[in-house]
Amino acid sequence: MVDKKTIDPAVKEMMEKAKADGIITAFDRAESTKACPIGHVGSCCKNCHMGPCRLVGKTTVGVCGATIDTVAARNLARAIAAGAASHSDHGRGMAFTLLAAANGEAPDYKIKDANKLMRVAEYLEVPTKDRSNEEIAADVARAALADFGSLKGEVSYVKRAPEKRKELWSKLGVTPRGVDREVVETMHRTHVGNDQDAEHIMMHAARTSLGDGWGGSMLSTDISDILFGTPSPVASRSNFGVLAEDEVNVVVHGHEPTLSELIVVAANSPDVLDYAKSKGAKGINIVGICCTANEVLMRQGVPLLGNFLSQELAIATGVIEAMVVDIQCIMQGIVDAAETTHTKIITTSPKAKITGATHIEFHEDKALETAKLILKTAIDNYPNRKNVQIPDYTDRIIAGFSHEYIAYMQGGVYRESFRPLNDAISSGRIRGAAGVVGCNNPRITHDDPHLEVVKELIKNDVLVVTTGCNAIACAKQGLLTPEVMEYAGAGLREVCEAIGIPPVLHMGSCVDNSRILTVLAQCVNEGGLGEDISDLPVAGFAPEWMSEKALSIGCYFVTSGVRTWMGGTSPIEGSEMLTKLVGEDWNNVFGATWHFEPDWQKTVEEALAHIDAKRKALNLEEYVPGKYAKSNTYFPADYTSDEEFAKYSRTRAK
Ligand code: CUV
Ligand code: SF4
Repeated sequence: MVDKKTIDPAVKEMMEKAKADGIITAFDRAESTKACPIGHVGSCCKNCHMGPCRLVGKTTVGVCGATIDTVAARNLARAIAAGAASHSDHGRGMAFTLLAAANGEAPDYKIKDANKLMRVAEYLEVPTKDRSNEEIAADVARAALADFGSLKGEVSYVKRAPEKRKELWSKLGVTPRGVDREVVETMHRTHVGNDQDAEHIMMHAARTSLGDGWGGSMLSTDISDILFGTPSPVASRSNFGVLAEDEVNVVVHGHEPTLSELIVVAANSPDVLDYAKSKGAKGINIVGICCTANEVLMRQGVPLLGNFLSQELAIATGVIEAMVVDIQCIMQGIVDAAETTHTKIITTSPKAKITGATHIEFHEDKALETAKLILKTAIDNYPNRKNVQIPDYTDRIIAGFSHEYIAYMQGGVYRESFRPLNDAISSGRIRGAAGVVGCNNPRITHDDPHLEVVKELIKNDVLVVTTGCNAIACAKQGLLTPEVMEYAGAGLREVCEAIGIPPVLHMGSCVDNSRILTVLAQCVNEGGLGEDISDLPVAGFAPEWMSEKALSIGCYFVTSGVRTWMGGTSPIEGSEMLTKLVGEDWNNVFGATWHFEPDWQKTVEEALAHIDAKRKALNLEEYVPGKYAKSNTYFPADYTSDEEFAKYSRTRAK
């Protein structure tokens, strides 16, 4: 049991209201439902009906003879395959939407970013000369769809990786052929009686995860940008205070931008607004949870209500007319929570229904019509509110840092490059960079390691890029504003001020972790920091992960060359061999290792030592803390003290 459930005051306030109102949340269920200690560490196999076999105590093999190492590796590989499948199937959906838009079968969608379309066409070798955007887009969509189903060769975007990395993958035989093929092969290999060598199983898990990172996810990001625009900096707000007392509140939750983008459009249309007014509301307020929120924040500035663990508590406010969900990370518990209030849970994806929810199925050909129908349902619900309470906490944020924008801000349209960042790293102004990403998990104090890791990194001159629920945690506690500079190390601060960026960059949703891969490849290609991603002084973190998708991301970070730390307990603790394989031996295979470590402080210490070792190997200037301080006495403010942080953060009652 965790001593402290959350560090977010708004979440704490809502937990009390939920309790008073009889709403059960994941925080409660995490106490009443203990994790199975055998499965939790990867030691339970249920891959056939001779089992499940629990490999504990004197039982060292399953009925079939499978060892703990085989069992743990199969479990991890299957989780990675499920994660890769989820991201990639989302990406495939985006490709189908683009195809429908290009063919005129989805009249509410346009090609919003023609520049991006041209760039993607080039990657996918689609001819562009003398062709209309629609013709190009249709071929881009077809080429993307082919990448999901291809059986031979390699997924197209592998070519975006640095030369040396591509050679390594090819030598190891882990270059992904087609996204679907790798997922299917993982399922095949892990069926009873197949691949029973942990190391061999994990090589295929690596291949599968690379199909996600450099395949499904990267395609998803690119196609979303073509359809909805490549993000550039946008200001918005976050936390429960973004809910409006006198407007119809609609929460978009899940992962896809397709419907939510149109809900934003519909909410601004005069007929819908008039209808809202006719029911006594002043307007329509769209806010988001999880990665759908990140998608519409990055491009439309839609405010963030909260991350994964806020979904049931959001309902407890009593002011949400509709929670519109699509796919992934949606707790079935929201339906029960909604029973106690007037909130309507609306499922929209043909892939995801929830018993007891209202299903309004979404199809691209009638997108705006569906969005309006959903909003009308929400508006009709406005007069039914009772027992209302909105925690008065809100913070300002700047988001929208696509890899394109990061290149642009370093030199403008004609001279965009990664030179300034690479130089800043070489000179030791910036010590290194880190991607901090991933979920919440009620078995870990909500948002605490997320924020501590980020604060500690920027204090130590490490530039942070963030996505997913970490980005939302940062947003809610004031870490996504330029003012947070005060807490960054002097060198990092100087560079950020010169380029005009905050030290923590929100790069988007979980599929947008592919943007981080692109940035890493660009840093390598710019020159001066080695020849491979594994040469860079960088690190990956997922301090509060819980989903299979997070394991897929962790795996493709590592197999792309980024040493990565996942928080919480280890899903492979049961196998010493597997823990050593990914945590030590993989350094000689992929040039990076994968760690599961509950102590966030230890992860940051290890990561800083790792960054310094990489700097040394590259013969870069030695990093000296405070070297670039304007006065000798300058040290970043002590972020670790709660009082100091509270002084800065605006997340407090107004
Ligand atoms: Ni896909 S996967 S809880 S919303 S980051 Fe958030 Fe991001 Fe994990 Fe889900
Ligand atoms: Fe047990 Fe082997 Fe069947 Fe797994 S595959 S449940 S270890 S018999």
